[in-house]
Amino acid sequence: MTQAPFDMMGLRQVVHTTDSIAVLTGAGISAESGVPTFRGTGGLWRDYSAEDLATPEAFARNPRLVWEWYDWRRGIIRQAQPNPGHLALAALEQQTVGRCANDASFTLITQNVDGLHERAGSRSVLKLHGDIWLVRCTGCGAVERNDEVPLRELPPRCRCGALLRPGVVWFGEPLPRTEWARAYEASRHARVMLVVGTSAVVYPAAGLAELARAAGAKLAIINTGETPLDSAADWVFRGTAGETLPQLL
Ligand code: BJW
Ligand code: ZN
Repeated sequence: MTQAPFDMMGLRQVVHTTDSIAVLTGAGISAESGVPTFRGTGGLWRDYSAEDLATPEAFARNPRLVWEWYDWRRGIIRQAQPNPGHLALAALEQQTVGRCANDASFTLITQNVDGLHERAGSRSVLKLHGDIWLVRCTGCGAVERNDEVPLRELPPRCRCGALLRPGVVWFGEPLPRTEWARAYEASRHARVMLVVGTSAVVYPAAGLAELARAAGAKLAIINTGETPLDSAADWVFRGTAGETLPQLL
């Protein structure tokens, strides 16, 4: 720990003077918008965990069950609004890109599929785990947007007759190549990384914080609970994203 762990003034100083910020977000940033997280209290849907449902094997076994979970989540996300945490990150992007006159000065990397960062006004968002509003055909591979809530047909099918699947990344699947490459580079070059609302147990996303740290970035954790990254961090703020992030501005 090179800084006082709760020194918001110190973090603010760094964030407002550096030319390179990376932010890694997880489900916790959307919790105050009413979107359930995956782990911890309230992280279960009908006794199933993400590890039970977010896999190609679960989909092969029971596509209807997996789609019921996504249909339920799409209903919640459709009603949700971005919260002050999302809005603060959008404002920080504007400020940083304005000050540095350089698009690469601020990179928002998210594991979330809910689209709330974009709806809050964030311009460039690297979505490592896909997008819950995209569907992909398991037959012909066609990808399209589907905004239907609730879905008319469970599980939904493509015009070609094959099953559609959510356009997200499940366990055991590779992350989208371009997003991953850009997230990797941004993490390697960042001078400071904010890690917000993620349990930091799912790889390779969590590894980006370790990469940034190893490459010399300062690390700030914003989370209501403990994470495995806390001991390596320069700052740890034990609070909600919606209350803590606006204090950075
Ligand atoms: C707040 C808050 C508030 C609450 N304010 N904070 C053993 C070791 C290492 C790795 C592996 C391993 N065995 C298997 C693996 C690999 C596996 C993995 O990491 N597994 C671990 C779980 C063990 N990873 C993968 O399989 C990945 N792919 C891969 O590795 O591919 C390799 C490959 C290469 C080449 C070819 C083929 C393969 C893919 C991972 C995909 C994860 N997918 C999901 C579902 C996405 C779609 C969907 O949304 O349905 O992604 S699972 C789920 O977890 C989702 C999330 O993005 C992800 C991370 O969760 P997140 O966001 O951190 O949420 P939570 O709930 O865990 O945490 C919330 C946090 O917020 C908590 O800390 C709270 O305290 C906090 N909080 N309220 C601030 N208001
Ligand atoms: Zn098709």
